[in-house]
Amino acid sequence: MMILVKLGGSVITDKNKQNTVRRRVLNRLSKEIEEAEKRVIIVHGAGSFGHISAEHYALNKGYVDGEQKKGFALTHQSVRLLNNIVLESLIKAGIPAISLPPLSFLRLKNKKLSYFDGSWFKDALKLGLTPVTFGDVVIDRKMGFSICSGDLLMVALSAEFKPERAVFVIDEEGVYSANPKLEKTAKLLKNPSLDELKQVATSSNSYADVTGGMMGKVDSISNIAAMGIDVWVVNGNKRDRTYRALIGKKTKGTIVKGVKT
Ligand code: IP8
Repeated sequence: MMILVKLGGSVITDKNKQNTVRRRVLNRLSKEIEEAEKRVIIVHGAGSFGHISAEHYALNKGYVDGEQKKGFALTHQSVRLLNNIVLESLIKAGIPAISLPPLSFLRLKNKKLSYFDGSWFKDALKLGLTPVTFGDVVIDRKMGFSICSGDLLMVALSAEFKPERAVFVIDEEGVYSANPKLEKTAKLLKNPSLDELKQVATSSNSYADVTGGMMGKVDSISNIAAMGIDVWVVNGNKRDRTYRALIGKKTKGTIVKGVKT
């Protein structure tokens, strides 16, 4: 069995400063993953590598004009730059990490998954290597290209590999009833049911405003839990929570029990 872990872009990078890594946090998380001694597939977000140029060139609209070709290439280069730094940190911590860029193994159609080849992940895991993939720009069969988020990768990998657990490492204490940065009454949801999660995704408009797209994340978490897989959401800025989530020991955060629907 294997555990899927997503390192959020706002944890490992400074979202406000282009191409800035939060190295201390990243290196600590790499060590926590190594110390857990679990078989893992690692996904990471793009943070300030990628999001800024993807927005600048409106890549989410798909191919509309030639200028975007430069934006596509630049964004891909930028997320690979971050990916290389993540690999370096993981390898230093003792994890045999290898890169699998989504641009080379999946396609979307109107932003939805249309082709996914998990065989590279399977082969790498068999060899005892640790696959690392990331939010990327990809080919879209309808739109020319579009953006594949790390959260979408978590759903695709969950469906393919049925991991023991999916762990989302974010920059908040867990999933809240509303955006805690904007609403004082927001409550941390410790053990929400799928129905409660759905309410968060549909009722709380303020959550949609934050860059980082908590709404999309809640949607991905619900999809994974609906496959019967437990999902843990923990704060990566707090020491040991990622380690504890990986080994399945109680820690502060949100735990969504997987339910077969
Ligand atoms: O940070 C976005 O991935 P995310 C990828 O996981 C790009 O949402 C290219 C902006």
